[in-house]
Amino acid sequence: MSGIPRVVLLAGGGGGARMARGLYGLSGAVNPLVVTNPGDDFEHLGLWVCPDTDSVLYAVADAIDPKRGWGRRDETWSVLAEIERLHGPTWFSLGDRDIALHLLRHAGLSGGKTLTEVTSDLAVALGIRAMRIIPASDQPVRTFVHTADGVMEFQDYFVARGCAPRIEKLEYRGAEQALPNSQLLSFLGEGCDCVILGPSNPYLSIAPILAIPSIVDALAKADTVVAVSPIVNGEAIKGPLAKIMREKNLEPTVGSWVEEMKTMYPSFIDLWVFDQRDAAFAEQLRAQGDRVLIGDTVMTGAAEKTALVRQVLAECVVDV
Ligand code: FO1
Repeated sequence: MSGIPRVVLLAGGGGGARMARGLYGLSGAVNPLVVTNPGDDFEHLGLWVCPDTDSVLYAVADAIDPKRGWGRRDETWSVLAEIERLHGPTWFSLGDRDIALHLLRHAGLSGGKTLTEVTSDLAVALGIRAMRIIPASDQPVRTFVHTADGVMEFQDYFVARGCAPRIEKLEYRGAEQALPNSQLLSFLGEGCDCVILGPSNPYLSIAPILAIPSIVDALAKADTVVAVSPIVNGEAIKGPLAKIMREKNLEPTVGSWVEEMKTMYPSFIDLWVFDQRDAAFAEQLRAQGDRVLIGDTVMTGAAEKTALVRQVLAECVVDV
């Protein structure tokens, strides 16, 4: 495809947010659309919380707390302290600045705006230019975790219970009725050089997006579909992925991840990206005929984030 590269990034959790920040570092040289995971969204204290969308917004605006990897940098917690004093629920920590964003989202949604419109308003307010950030759907798609302890909302599993319950099944509630975001479909309709699946948990961060009907087929029309490994050297970069894989009787290796992705989405991924610590496996996969790329998938600093995106685009589009 000629002209400025058109790139879609599927972003869930911290890995997706870091990659979105890397993509933002190439502003002007690419036309990016970031699609966020709706599976973690839930209602808390009457506010609609969209953790993965907000991680992308905050990361791209360079406003994310670098230590926690979620929420606002330079946060204060007066409201949470007061909620505690009033015996309200404090298991989920919304900081003061974060609450301001949530109040604006609430006002926008209550006033009849779609989640896409509200997210766009928030992006502009945070100073984000030249990058569209949209939820995968305007209808709710929420991950429910079926465990031996019962069925629970994702944040109940993740935050309240620290991912302790053993997962028996994951349900992406609402996905079957949800429509893919129309902005995604029109972006893809105008041609897309590259779809990147960020280094995110395939079950919790990528699957809720891809569970929306027809979205895989629409994304597959891109010239190249790239998957970045969320596993490095036998460990998940962050979060419960290794534990979940063990619960499925899988070793948390890049090999198991590739097999899982190929089983879940047959013939979908054109290019696999691994960290340099998994170079031996990458070469093995290359020898079997798969396209692979080796880089720094952990992306600790700003330079590393942009470097990985640049490397991916150089492989599947042109040098940017
Ligand atoms: N994660 C936690 O472990 N504890 C929290 O109290 C918490 C609050 C929170 C508030 C806003 C937000 O955007 C994210 C928050 N997260 C918290 C992170 C969130 O649960 C996870 O990052 C994602 O859902 C997993 O990708």
